[in-house]
Amino acid sequence: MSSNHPPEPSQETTSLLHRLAGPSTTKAGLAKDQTEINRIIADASKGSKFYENEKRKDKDLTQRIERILRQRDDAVKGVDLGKIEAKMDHLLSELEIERDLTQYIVHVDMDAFYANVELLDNPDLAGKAFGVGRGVLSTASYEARKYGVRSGMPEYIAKKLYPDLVIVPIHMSRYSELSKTIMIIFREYDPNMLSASVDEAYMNITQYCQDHGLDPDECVQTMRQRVVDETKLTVSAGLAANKMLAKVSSCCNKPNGQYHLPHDRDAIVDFMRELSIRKIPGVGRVNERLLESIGIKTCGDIYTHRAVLCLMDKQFGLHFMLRTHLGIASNVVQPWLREERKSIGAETTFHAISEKTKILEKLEGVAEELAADMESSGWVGKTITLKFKLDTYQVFTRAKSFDRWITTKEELFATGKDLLQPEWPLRLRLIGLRLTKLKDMRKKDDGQGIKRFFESVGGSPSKRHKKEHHREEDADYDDVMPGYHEHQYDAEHPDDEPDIWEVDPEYTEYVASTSKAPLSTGPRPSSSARPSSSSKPISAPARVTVGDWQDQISSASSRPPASVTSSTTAPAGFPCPLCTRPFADNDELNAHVDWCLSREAIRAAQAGASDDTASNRGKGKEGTKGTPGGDVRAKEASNDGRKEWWKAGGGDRKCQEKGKNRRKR
Ligand code: TTP
Ligand code: MG
Repeated sequence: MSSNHPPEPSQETTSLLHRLAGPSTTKAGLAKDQTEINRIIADASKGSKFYENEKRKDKDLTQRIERILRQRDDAVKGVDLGKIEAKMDHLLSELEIERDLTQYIVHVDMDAFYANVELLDNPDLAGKAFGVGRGVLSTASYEARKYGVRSGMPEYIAKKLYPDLVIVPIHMSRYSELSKTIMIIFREYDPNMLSASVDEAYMNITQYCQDHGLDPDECVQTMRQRVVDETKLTVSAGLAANKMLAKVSSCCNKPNGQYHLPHDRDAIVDFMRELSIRKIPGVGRVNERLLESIGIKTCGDIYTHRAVLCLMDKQFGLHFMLRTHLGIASNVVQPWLREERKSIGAETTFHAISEKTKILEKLEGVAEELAADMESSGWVGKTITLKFKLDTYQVFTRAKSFDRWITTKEELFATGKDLLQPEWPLRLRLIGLRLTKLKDMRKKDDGQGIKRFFESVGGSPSKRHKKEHHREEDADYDDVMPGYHEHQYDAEHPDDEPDIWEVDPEYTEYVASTSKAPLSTGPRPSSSARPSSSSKPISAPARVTVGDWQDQISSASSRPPASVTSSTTAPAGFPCPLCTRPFADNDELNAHVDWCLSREAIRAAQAGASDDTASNRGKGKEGTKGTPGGDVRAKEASNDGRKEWWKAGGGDRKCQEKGKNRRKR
């Protein structure tokens, strides 16, 4: 795309094709030239509501790009760009101070994970092009990828690409079992290992190498071999100075390979120069297009356009971009922390309905599910957001903030109903509720945590929640996100949806009516992207989801729908790291893990509450660490570790503080 002119209509078509190609276009093993594949995909989706919605979003994005280019043209008018470039050069040299080349960070990612597990259990699949899933593919063998078949792709499109494609059903318990095995291996190399998804993890192996007198490359080699020995599955790895580089590197020699990006400043900058911006965790289809519009296709281009980025910091996030150009990011590997949670929600997907009573029934179910989860996991909040998706795939949100803590199903339902009131008539295929401005009721150190709560109540928590919560003061909930990453819901930019590949509704209806089993849903949120929401099997019960819906929401009004996004389709096969129960997707897993965790916390709290001295309280807290619940933080990370870790290179001071003792400058 030209950096100087608004996009032409023909480019709009190209961008639509690109958009329709789905989120997994950067997967390893795909053919280099995707043009023909994209054409087949577009033809196959044509005429569906999904296609129309993608077309509309593409058009919206094109208009947004036009606005951005106008802003850029205004911003550069009469400005001495050379001066700004010099300022940027100075800033870049300052950022260099952040570069830490002392740590050896590894990102490991199993090769075609579900597919290779299937192959293990059915050797007849060897050498065949096959996909795993039902309705939507969870993944595809490398043989199938050559034809463009990949994760998140509806089966009917995959078959258009390769009619002889073999489709294998998913076996989640097997993936869970093997995921557990590999994570145990990885944890040996770094007890603080960050399990980023069912098949990938980050480790800092610096200490391990020192303790065992190992060269890092050798260490990674041995680790990968151990995975093969214990599971007969292969894993690829990236070894680099920080998490972003390690993640990018792990794809370099996929499958069954490893790549060490040298711990050398010049080598890193050279590597980044040619690297497509799309490879950067957090840059999906939307950001890719936005960046391309100002001439940034590679990380090297960031330097060329540094002056424009400076002038358009708000739109593009200058520091993030400059760090990316330099290959600087966080090297802190640690499990996800509970306090990082921003929201808790529930939503349900169903065949499109328009009867008000039926829609309200769905809403009530969602409110019930969410309230139950809030109680079991110990969260209350002050802002309720209603989300609904029309049968045209457009998604809207409406929100209302309160000056009290929301705790009950009744409050959730009533607010949802109020927010829906001005919107009738509606024909919906999804409804959801989300609570933000959270307060962690399990936080023990402020005297208001769940333990204290139980102590003071001594009875059923549900009866007293509201009263307790009302005593709380406002906390500081500043959001440190750069406001740039498209996985984060952004009401101002409705098309910045997480990368997803929605299924043609006609197709989902077909599958639902011909199959008893739930649809295998689509793309797993990438390890780098925080999962937001997740579509569920048709008519599935509401599920509690955890994500990062935008907090900055005011009460519902008659203003036109501002917030349009799409729901993600969900993967299959995420094991609970506590009880190993498999879940169909991350959101379900998140909800369950919380429940699992809170079981422990509640047990501990109740046990502690029966002891009446302050010292006993202290003991209880310590004791929790040793219990299964005590290991909870590390375990909890296994599903939420995919939080926006890359931002730690910039704004996540908390993480950096915590990791400081591991760095040797
Ligand atoms: P990935 O690691 O992204 O993919 P992969 O392991 O199949 O292939 P490779 O890493 O070699 O490129 O995802 C791990 C598993 O997660 C995958 O096997 C199936 C599941 N998954 C989904 O269910 N939906 C998705 O959209 C993606 C990307 C993965
Ligand atoms: Mg993988």
